[in-house]
Amino acid sequence: MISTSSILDRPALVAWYHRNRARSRALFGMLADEAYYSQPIALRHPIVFYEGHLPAFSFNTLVKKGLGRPSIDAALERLFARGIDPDAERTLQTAEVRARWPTRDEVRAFAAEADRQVLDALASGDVERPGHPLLDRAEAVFCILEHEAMHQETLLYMWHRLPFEQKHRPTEYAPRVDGPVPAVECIAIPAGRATLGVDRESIPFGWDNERPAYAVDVPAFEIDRHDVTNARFLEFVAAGGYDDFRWWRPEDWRWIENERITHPLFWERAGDRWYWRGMFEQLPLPPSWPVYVSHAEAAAFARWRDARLPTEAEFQRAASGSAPSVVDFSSWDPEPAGSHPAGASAWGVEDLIGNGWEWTSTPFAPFPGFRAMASYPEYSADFFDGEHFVMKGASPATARELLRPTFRNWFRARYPYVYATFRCAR
Ligand code: AVJ
Ligand code: FE
Repeated sequence: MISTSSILDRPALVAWYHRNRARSRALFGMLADEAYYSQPIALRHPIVFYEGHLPAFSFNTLVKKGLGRPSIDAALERLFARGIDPDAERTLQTAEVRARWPTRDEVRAFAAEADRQVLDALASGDVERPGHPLLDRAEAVFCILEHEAMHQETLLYMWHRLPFEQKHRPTEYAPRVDGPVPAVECIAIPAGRATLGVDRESIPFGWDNERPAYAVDVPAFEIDRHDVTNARFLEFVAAGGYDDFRWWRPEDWRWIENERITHPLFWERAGDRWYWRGMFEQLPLPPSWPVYVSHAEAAAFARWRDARLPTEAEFQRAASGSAPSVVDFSSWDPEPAGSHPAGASAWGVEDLIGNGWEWTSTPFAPFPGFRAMASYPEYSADFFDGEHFVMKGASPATARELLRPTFRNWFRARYPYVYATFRCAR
């Protein structure tokens, strides 16, 4: 039989898997040993989980579920299967956590065997089978590769919260803090169509929430050329924005009050000065950097400015013709807003793909005709709950393989840890 339509470039996929594993190894290798069982974000598992989760997910999805092969270690495969977005804080203490999780050597031995079997499948397994629920168009292959790439961003924003002395700083790295604060400028986008989704057959892989093709008419609107910078957000903080319920949704205001939140999580105060918590050091607040905030804070700022967040469709329309700016691990921190004008969209809107995910006002929901993917049915469907909002674009920690226009990200409104910024629309 002649197979004319194979999309499987095995050497490229093997190379991608190796690239992923090497980067994950480098990220885990950055940390001091004492960080291994710690939990830099209370809502997420301790670090040990992720070193097991990446190979376990790849093995479970491609080798076990896809190819029907037997377990390596059923208990570890279950332990490391899933760990995203729990809605209540885990309160286990470090000693208990340590007792529940395997040793690092056990994790690594399991990972080595999982890697061996996954690589074997990528190199020569029967991983592309038309009509097979998981292997049609080699879905499970792309699923595991993109999954690991996405979690590298999870790792970075977790590492971001660790004490500086638990991270090895690359010797040549210095955050880029030059650059003037760009003036606020609003760009008018005329009414027109935006394409949000994509059909299964038109690209090698897309997650279930990107499908099927879906186009919408977008009325005329205006959008900021630049992300809201720290300098601009400081005006909101200084004007008492965190003390005034009028700017906040009731559920967000309860969070602000209960947690006594007075500024973005990435900001720190010492004496009468503001600082930015960078990956490796505390910096005097760089005024030209895009502010990183939760959806709740972004929406409050927009309301204070008599504006709003753009919808997902507006983002998509504004972004057409954009080139990536600060992405693919090119920096450990943001860069000044407006320092990559060459990436501007056809309308002149800058930094839409890079330098920080962009919050939208659109609750994460399926496109008409959505079907959960067989290789990972819970991936999106578990989060269609009205509590999660769509983020578009990319951050400095988003792998280049994820930079397609239809890619959608999402988080809860009050999740302040991610590299997410915003701009205003009207
Ligand atoms: C799509 C980034 C929201 O990190 O919670 C990883 C990605 N899902 N493993 C997350 C994901 C399962 C997910 N986000
Ligand atoms: Fe995962």
